[in-house]
Amino acid sequence: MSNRTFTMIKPDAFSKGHSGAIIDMIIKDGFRVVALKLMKLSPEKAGEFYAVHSARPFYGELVEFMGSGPIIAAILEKENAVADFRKLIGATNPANADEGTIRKLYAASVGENAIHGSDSDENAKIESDFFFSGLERF
Ligand code: 3AN
Repeated sequence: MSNRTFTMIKPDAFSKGHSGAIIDMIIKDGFRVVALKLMKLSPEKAGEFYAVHSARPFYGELVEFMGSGPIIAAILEKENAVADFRKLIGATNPANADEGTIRKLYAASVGENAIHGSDSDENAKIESDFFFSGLERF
């Protein structure tokens, strides 16, 4: 799985109409789309996805935000996918993100930061399996 990562375009970027531009950046950076779907997360599903952050003070806010509107979930393939994708999206807080990164361009704050990218190969697999069956991958 080291050549695959998982991403979500979050409700803020989707509602502002940035999904097309973001997907374009991802493809131009050399990622192949293996799976992709538009969906809305139920509060239960959003809570489960971010369960690792359940003790953090922003957990309630994060779960509410992630269920507040449609998201686009996708599995992406490229050599060194996890690290390269983290580089493309930029730092969690857009104020600290490098110029030209997705979060620098499209994120408003650390909470509403436009896009998710897996932080390890192990989590890329867990997160991909959380959203996609084998038959939904190409
Ligand atoms: P990343 O998404 O860059 O891996 P994490 O794993 O530290 O960052 O945080 C997961 C998500 O939790 C972030 N994408 C962001 O939406 C949210 N988050 C992180 N820190 C804060 C914070 N201080 N306040 C509100 N939301 C936060």
